[in-house]
Amino acid sequence: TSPVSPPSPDSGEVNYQKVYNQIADILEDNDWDDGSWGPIFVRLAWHASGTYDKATNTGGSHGATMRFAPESEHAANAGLKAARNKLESVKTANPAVTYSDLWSLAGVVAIQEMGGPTIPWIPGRRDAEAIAATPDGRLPDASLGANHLRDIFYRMGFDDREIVALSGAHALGRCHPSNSGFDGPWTASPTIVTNGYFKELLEKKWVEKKWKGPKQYVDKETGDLMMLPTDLVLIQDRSFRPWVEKYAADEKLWFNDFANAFHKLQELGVPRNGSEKVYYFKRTDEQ
Ligand code: CCH
Repeated sequence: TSPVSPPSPDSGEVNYQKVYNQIADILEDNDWDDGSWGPIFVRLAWHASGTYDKATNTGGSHGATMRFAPESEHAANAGLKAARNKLESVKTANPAVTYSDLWSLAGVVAIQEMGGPTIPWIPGRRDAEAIAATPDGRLPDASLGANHLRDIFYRMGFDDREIVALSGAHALGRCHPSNSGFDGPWTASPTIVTNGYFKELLEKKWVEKKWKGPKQYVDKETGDLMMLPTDLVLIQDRSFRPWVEKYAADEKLWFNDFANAFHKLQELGVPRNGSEKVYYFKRTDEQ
């Protein structure tokens, strides 16, 4: 039997727009990175769900097993404890909301509040015990190539177009030497959701950074922006590159594809019967 229990029915007792607003309230923070917890909340939601394996139907956003070692200690998850701790106040205010729903919702809130598209969202994830955690190595390794990216994302059930669409999240946030060993932001506006990642990939000249750290790239002109080896793969690979070009030219197309792919990512591994209510949250500046 599965160590993960079936989803809790959406009893309608939780006002998720209210929980959305509570998360939106804690995003801004001048003492954190570029002034927002948004990027790391997106990374938390992605790492909680990106462990999914279609073949065995294991992993995924159902479970929130990153609360426990060894998953909390997996190298890919370095630094995410801060995001989990930051969300504790919202969990305390809403004990009926599971950690797995809370982390997933936090990713959606972050994307929408930072100016991104509306992401359809469905509650009902149940938290699981540590035993349900998947083995290390299910999340991508930034130092590898196109084959690795395909191995990882095809395993979850994504195609090349969706891989490129999801990667556009790197418009947000930055790499921290203390977490991943890599250093720097991908774009000059790391707290705003734009198609800037795709534009930077195509428009800048990317050169290997000269340093003792892991192999990464910096823009030749200023050295202020960065790309991981897996980022550059998207303009080197014949099947990925056309999508980078399309998304760089058409932000609306990317918003649409990104919203669909991020929703799909958040649904991985969550048992559904098709009758669940889908939520479309209002951004706080629209309320
Ligand atoms: Fe990512 N990402 N990511 N990433 N990521 C990192 C940071 C962020 C890879 C590696 C890294 C996605 C895909 C990939 C975000 C969202 C997504 C870091 C730096 C590495 C390394 C971590 C640090 O040092 O703090 C690799 C490899 C892949 C391969 O595809 C996808 C997909 C998403 C979301 C949809 C976000 C956001 C960040 C910034 C976090 C922050 O704290 O600023």
